[in-house]
Amino acid sequence: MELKNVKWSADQFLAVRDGVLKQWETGHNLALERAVEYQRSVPLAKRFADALLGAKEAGITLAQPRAGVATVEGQIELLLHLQQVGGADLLPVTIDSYTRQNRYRECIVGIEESKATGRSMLNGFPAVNHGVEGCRALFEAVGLPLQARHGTPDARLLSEIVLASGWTSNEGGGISYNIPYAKSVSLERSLLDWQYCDRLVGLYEEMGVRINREPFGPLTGTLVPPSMSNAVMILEGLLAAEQGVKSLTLGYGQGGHLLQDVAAIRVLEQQAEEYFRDGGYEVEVTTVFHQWMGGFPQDEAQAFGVVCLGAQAAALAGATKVIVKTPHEAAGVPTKEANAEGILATQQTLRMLRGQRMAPSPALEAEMELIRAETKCLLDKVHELGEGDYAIGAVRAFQAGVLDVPFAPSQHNAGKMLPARDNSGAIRYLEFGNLPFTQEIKDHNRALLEERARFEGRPVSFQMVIDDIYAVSKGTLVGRPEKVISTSRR
Ligand code: 8ZB
Repeated sequence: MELKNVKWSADQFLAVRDGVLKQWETGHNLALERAVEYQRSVPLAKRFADALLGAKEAGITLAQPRAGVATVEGQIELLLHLQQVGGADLLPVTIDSYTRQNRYRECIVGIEESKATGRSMLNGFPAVNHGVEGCRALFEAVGLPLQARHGTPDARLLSEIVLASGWTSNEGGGISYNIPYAKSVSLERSLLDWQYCDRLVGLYEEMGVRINREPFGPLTGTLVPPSMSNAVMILEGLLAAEQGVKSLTLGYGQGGHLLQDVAAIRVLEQQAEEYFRDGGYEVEVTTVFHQWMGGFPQDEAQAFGVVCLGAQAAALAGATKVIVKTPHEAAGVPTKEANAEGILATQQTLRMLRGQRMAPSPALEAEMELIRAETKCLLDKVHELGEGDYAIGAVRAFQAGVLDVPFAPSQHNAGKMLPARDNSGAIRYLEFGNLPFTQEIKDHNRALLEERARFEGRPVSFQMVIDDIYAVSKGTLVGRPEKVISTSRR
């Protein structure tokens, strides 16, 4: 099939579906009608889209962890701990790396060894291997809405299985689950495969079942300028809406600069709603704020500082939900106890800030205006390159470096753009590569970096980028030269 941003007909979808279900034995005999019937029996309290809308209307921020282990029993124990001890509002099932690469055969050994040793030998839950039977058993054992969280360029079979199992949200997208996660998968391929996932949700919608979809906002999680991730979010939102998705949660990864983080989430929600309205799509838009996705401090007390700053930014921005980090982040996959601690620290912060928002100010307005203008430059050019088609435009934009994600492993990403922090810690563009910004926007970014250079007594250079990548793990936000840090301490 040729990629274009047009809703797949039911016949087109069903023609592809047979091959998808044959990819692994748990997909055989998966009847859509029975899957929809099971979804209809899911109680309101376990419906993701309803929980998000409720939070948005109440003006509160929900907390959700990440969590995944190899076995159904282990996953139930883990999620019940996060629900009961951690006080999570929403539950995840983080999928393992083999499943994300469709390597289901290699999951078998991992599952067996995990059963034999009593500890997880996979870094997540292999939902395709467990099939509808295992995934429903998990769903029925917990008391909160369940979402698949992964990083899968081709998530078609995975999506079929988890939606047939009563899970009511699915994370991912054709750009956000390819460029940061894969080296050589083409964008045409991943965009088509995510059109399938979105069209599947569209079919559930046609049969009266609301399924939430969440593009992955943080991308590479490392110094991503807000306008770049917001542009990708709006783009993936538009593509999903075309396939019939009605409940969309757009994401953003904490940059660490409080005012810029608040600005980014606020303008993301506003600007997305404008694009969806102009596109003629009726969708429920909510937002998700990801606590710091970059390198973490090893020290657990310091890690809690990062977690709580993220919770604060999410609350002050008015994000609908926050994805929580843990004190074990620098070490790897957290224990269930450490995971619960991250949620407890987050919930304490959220409750103390309940009812508070960052007040409008000229500085906040200016930051929002800059992000909005940059995002519009990017999306206008995607539209132009695609001759009015956002799917074709997305492919051409990455080819041309018009969309460019920093530090991405994909060979389909130009990697010519470089970000760095300005003197107050906000993320700016240092190298523009082929980004289609106006001269005014380029000059403004440059001036802010020159201000930092003067303060630090060194030129704007790649060394700033490197220093910024490691700064948070070493205890600061801006990566200053050693002599600047020691003088400013005195
Ligand atoms: C792109 C997302 C990376 C984040 C966490 C990592 C990191 C990955 C699991 C997990 C709990 C898992 N993560 N796999 N957290 N359980 N199985 O996702 O630590 O924060």
